[in-house]
Amino acid sequence: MGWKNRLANETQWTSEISNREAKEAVAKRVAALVKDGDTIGVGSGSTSFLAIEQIAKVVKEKRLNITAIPTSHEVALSCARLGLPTASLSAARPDWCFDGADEVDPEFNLIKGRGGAMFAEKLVMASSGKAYILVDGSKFVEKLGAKFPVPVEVDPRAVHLVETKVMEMDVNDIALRMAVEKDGPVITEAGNLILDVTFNHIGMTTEQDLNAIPGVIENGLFINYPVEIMSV
Ligand code: ABF
Repeated sequence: MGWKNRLANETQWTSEISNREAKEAVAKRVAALVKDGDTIGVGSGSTSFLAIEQIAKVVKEKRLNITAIPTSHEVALSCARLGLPTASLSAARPDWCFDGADEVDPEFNLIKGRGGAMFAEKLVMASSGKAYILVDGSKFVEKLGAKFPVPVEVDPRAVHLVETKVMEMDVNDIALRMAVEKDGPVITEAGNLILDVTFNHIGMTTEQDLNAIPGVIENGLFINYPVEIMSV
């Protein structure tokens, strides 16, 4: 995705956010947790975007000093627009982080990555002392994969190898993610492709099994992460 798309998305979010009332309520709850001096990992998606807006308000009202660690260029841009200072993960470690999700199962395992930023999202979550997942009620599923495929970020050189290996798993479909304009594949910030994999069954080892394939950079399964789900 290029900057044009990102800016277009952000403008779109301000007017067309689904379940906006619920997402805003969760955004306010997470903003109430912010303390002076916090370094906060900032997730992607519309719920995280609303949370950044609420956090910026609290920071301004209470004159707090915080540092945001963004999970994408788009998020960094939102932070800059709202006056929140940012640092990279290589320079600072988040005290805590927040992010959205596409699906949450009863054990709080997640599918993430509809925005294609799951690599950075996982790095930030794994580096944080505590992770809050902000969701509205539409995200809860009985079984992972009920509504969304699992995004798999792949080095372009390995796409055929990865497809072949993934086909040997219990899958129903694999699709190369295309840009909204359909004029080419989505390219991630790290220059990779995304395969959206629809599994017949997602198990406890599927996340590691995918990452063990040469050429897979990361995938959107978050199994057994110590997350706290924040919902209304
Ligand atoms: C990020 O944003 C992604 O991992 C997830 O795909 C998406 C959720 O977006 P939203 O909050 O707009 O539903 O968290």
